Amino acid sequence: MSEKLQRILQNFEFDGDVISVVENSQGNINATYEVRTNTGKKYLLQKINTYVFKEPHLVMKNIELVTAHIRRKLESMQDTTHQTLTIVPTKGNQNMCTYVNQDGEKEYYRVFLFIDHCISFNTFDECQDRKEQVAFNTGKCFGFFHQLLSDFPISMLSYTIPDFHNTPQRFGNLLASIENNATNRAFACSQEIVYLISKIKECSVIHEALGRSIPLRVTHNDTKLNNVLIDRDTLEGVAVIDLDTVMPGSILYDIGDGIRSACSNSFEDETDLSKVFIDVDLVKSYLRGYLSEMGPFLTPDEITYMGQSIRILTYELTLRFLTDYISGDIYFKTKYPEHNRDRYLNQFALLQDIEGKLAEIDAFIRSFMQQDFPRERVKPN
Ligand code: GN1
Ligand code: MG
Repeated sequence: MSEKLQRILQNFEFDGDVISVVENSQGNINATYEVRTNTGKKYLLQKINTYVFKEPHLVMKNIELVTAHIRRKLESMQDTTHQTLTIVPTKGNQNMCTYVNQDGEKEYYRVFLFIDHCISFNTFDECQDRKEQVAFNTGKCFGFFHQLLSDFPISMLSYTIPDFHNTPQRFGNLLASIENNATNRAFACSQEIVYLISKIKECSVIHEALGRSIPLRVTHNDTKLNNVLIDRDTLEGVAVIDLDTVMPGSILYDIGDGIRSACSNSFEDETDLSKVFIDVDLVKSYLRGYLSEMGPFLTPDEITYMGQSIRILTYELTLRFLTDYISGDIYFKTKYPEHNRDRYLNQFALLQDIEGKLAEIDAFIRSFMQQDFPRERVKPN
């Protein structure tokens, strides 16, 4: 372990002495390390990416508030299946520590308890013959998360990344990157750019209805499949993790992003595009799970735009990867020079596949809602 990591870890109160620190390279934003101690305890140490999160203390405040709320609710329900993140405070009882690096810049580190006995997946293919079950349980776990937070006082949350899912603004960022063309990469992307320009109006519908017919609720905003922990034995959803982007938003962003990421059944940087498509059976299982928790609480427009949300979030991520590619790979961590190119082409292929299947997905949502929730829906408290 480096001397720097040792000094950072010294700030935290662990059970036992640290015996190993191993980097986990999964996330696209923060640096994450798995820490073990000689008493067998496991923790996660994370360096908060301050290019992405400009105000780390607001991120931590949001997490503190939301996890306390979830924990209280789980206790009052005597729920022993679900868990939430637990922040390990510093010796000075702070929710993170700062470290001044050799360039005089502040770095921010935090520690969470490691949630044991769970697995997370990057694609449902990893679940083999149980993928329908895991798709249902994943949707259900995010639905339960929304339900637990439905009575959280939304005004207490900060917007840690303002306009995170603002589709027209993401589109504006793409146009600005093309204009700058910092890396001379824009021309080679013309075909996809033209297509994306032609779809911006249709893909702005959720943004335009947000705060009106689509209510602002407490949402996760980064519902990738690997952000839900699944019990190793029962395959039930245990915890929704990676709470950095919990903010007021639309549940449609969470549903769309969750299904985009989970039901495409391939990695986001898969370059064999024949493997990149949305699996409608998995979408149905995921939605059945989600709606089993949240079905009675949805507004008519949340139901109307649910299918569209899958397309819109895929459109948005195509914009984001493409913008980052053209800008010179500033935002997302990349593992090789053309990584963001592979990612945007992957999401672009997925977008086109989803567009061809939307009618079937919409028909499923309509008939499922009519059959299972024909009564008047209730407003969340
Ligand atoms: C980032 O950190 P990670 O990998 O969970 C990103 C998401 C993207 C995702 C795409 C704060 O999530 O919005 O959908 O990459 N998080 C942030 O893989 O920008
Ligand atoms: Mg994240």
